[in-house]
Amino acid sequence: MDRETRVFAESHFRGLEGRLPSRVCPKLDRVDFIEKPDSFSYADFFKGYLLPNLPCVFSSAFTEEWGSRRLWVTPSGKPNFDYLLQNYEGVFTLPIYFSSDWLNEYWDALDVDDYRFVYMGPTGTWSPFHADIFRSFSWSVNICGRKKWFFFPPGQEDALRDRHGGLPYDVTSPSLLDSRLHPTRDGCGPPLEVTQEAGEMVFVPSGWHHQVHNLEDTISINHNWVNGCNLANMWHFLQQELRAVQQEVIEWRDTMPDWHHHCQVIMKSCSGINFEEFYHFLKIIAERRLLLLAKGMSPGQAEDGEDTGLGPQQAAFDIGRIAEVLESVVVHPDFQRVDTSTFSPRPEVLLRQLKEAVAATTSL
Ligand SMILES: O=C(O)CCC(=O)C(=O)O
Repeated sequence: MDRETRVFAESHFRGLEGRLPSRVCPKLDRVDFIEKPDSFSYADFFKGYLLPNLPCVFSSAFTEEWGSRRLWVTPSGKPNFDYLLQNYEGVFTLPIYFSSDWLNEYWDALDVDDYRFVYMGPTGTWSPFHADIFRSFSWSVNICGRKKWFFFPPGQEDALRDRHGGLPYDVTSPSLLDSRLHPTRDGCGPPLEVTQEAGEMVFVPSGWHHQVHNLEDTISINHNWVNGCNLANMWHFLQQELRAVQQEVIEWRDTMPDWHHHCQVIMKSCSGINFEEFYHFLKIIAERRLLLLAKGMSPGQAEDGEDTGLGPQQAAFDIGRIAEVLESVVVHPDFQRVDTSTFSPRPEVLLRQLKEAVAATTSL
């Protein structure tokens, strides 16, 4: 990241004045298609799509060199199952645009999990209407096959709810036209539609509900990811998740002594993360960025990582975003109920370190 992009990003977040990044979205009538890798920089993507949280599609030229596009596909463009049964390797190169990926950085540091997927879907199958876990971003490349995407900007999904408040499973179902079942349906505009061809790469912004149909036998490589641009959305999502758990088990609140702790346990088993782990996630990323700045290194050069080349400006931006979200975490009543006595550093100490770093990096 260059300095100008960082200044631009910081002023973008100041302009939001605490509003959720995913809820500030201009009206779109089409999804941009990015044709040429040579003339499209990380800063172009960051300022044009990541920060304003808008979808886009990258042409197949961006993935031309990927081994999977040759090895996983037969000459007629079908999945090469004979090859895949023998070999199953990660033959792709992470595009620079998606390299600020804290979710996978965190899980890689713990060495227990990740949010990288390969989907295989025969013609006619589809993924139901949903927004991605944690309000993460996702990217998706068709190694072979074609998909049709239906996108709804954040908030539009509310108009699609049925009279019980439930979200539809299938937004193409004729039952959505029944105003007795979906009384607010008219308040939702048409979806943005994208047909993704083999080799093309779709960027799914944070909190955008979508439904995806396999028009042909398709293999795709997908990642979910979170970074400074959608961290506040993730924190908002986790607060909603906790409230939903609390609502489910409210009848035991007054009789169960450690009810709040149990809510966190349930939340972790349902969502994969609770408030304690969210703090741990922030801490791991924050400490890596503080270390990098202290050493004057770029994020990607940290001990074990590949060089993402995003540099100290990105690290400074990341620290600012973590500080802002952590400030909200430490005052949350349910976080204050978490036993942080064994946390190292204590959340308030980490917040102070981050604020000091933010002040020190203003002139970077
Ligand atoms: O390709 C699919 O079927 C689902 C992909 C998806 O939902 C995503 O990448 O966010």
